[in-house]
Amino acid sequence: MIDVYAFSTPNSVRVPIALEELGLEYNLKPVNLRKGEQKELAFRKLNPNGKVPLLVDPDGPSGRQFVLSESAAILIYLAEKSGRLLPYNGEERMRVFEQIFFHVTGIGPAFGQAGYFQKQAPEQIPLALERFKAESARVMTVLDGVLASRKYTAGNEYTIADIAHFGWLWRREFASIDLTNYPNVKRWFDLVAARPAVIRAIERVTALLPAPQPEPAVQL
Ligand SMILES: N[C@@H](CCC(=O)N[C@@H](CS)C(=O)NCC(=O)O)C(=O)O
Repeated sequence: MIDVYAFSTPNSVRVPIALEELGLEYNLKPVNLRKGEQKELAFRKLNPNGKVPLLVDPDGPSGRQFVLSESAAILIYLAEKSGRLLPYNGEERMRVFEQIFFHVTGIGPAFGQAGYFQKQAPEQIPLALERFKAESARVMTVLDGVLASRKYTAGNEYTIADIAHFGWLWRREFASIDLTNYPNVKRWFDLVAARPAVIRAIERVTALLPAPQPEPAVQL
């Protein structure tokens, strides 16, 4: 069975969504980023980049185990393995790649940096904060324009481009993005979020978060 090393993160959730959509069984293997498990030697032997998600397919293209990192590469791999969620050729196929590359070079980095400088940086750096907030707003305006004339991000069909975009849109609060400013993205997001496969995948990755510790009992 396919193993997916993941945590409850924007890049991780894409892989379970694709597997749920394709009806492929998988083990979800937690890598607790809060404890730094992604940097442990055992994990870095599988992914020297020390990041999730990571997919281990016992039945890879050469008939032996295949280990693959990079969530966008994993989406393309799964789509090609199953022959679904990615048009076989022509303009529609290129539109899917256009949207995936737009996400991984534009939206993902902008959201990640905007969130970091707002919520995690040890000091406030106004120039960095303004730059990445403005870039996040700009790429969202571009995506909203794309979705003004398309049902899904790459055309009329649901594809891996939608799954690629969905992860960070699901975790958009990190970058303080409010969808009321982007009505076409909101319409698309609600459509994708209602898919049973997406709901199942979110339930499974959210369950990877450690349960909150109970309050210590008060001794009277
Ligand atoms: N380009 C990579 C990015 C992976 C990535 O940044 N993963 C984050 C979680 S969403 C991570 O593992 N962060 C922990 C770290 O950087 O140490 C992908 O799309 O798979």
